Amino acid sequence: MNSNELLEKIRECVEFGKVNKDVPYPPNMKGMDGADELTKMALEQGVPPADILNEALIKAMERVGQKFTDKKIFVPQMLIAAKAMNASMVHLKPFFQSGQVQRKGKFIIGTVAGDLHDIGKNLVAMIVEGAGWEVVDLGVDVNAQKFIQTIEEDKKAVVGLSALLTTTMASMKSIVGDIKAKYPDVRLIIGGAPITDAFRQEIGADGYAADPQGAVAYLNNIAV
Ligand code: B1M
Repeated sequence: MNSNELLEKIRECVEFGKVNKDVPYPPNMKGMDGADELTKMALEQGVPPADILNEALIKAMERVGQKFTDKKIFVPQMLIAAKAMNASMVHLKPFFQSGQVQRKGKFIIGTVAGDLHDIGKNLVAMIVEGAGWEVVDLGVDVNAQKFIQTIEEDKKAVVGLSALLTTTMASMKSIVGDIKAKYPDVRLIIGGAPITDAFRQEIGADGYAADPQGAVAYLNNIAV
């Protein structure tokens, strides 16, 4: 396979969730190499890691995010696509760490204090990572102090807050207030089932996204 064919195959594996040769999913790709083997092969053949990221992974995750927004696929397909992306990322991580591949920026994300829901937050983190951002995932039940400590390490980072409970919307409001009081220039994007753009305006956050693709669109707009 030449470089373009390999990139196309990796893209296909990530889009349709083919993690490696051993997994039987998706049925029409059973027994075939997956994102794991093909990424390794591509690197061995000298395909630049940045091309694998930009031409295969980011394109695949854009399609996945769009299909999810259009309700053509659902949470399980998105999770399996993210798993395939992670199988590829394992091989690319050393190149990111060495600085050979530039990321678009850093995105710090967490579910706000008092809230333990993390499925949506994890999806946002995965799709944003797939879109070429370095993601620092602080997990669930994250208070203002933890967000602020992490921002201190990179003041240009964009911060994402997720909340699933109407009760923790109050927590989101106070965290946004605390972060903005300390770092007025840090950009904050919020999301989660009960969150709306009207609520964003009310609490003074910078962006609101209804889904992971919306978060990527917001972030990519900043990166331009
Ligand atoms: Co909970 N829970 N839960 N729960 N839970 C809800 C949210 C609830 C709506 C169920 C109901 O009553 N119908 C309800 C909230 C009601 C309300 O506040 N109005 C509820 C409740 C009440 C509770 C408990 C209080 C129950 C109890 O103990 N009495 C408790 C609270 C615990 C706590 O957090 N302190 C609780 C606990 C749990 C479990 C632990 C059992 C489990 C969470 C497991 C986990 O996350 N690891 C759970 C679950 C699974 C749910 C439901 C069923 C599913 C949530 C989910 O994962 N959705 C939920 C009911 C429902 O939604 N049907 C419910 C799928 C996920 C992909 O969607 O998270 O919305 P979502 O994320 C979306 C978007 O919102 C967006 O992108 C994602 C993908 O499109 N998005 C962002 C999310 N974050 C974003 C950030 C962004 C941008 C977009 O930028 C930064």
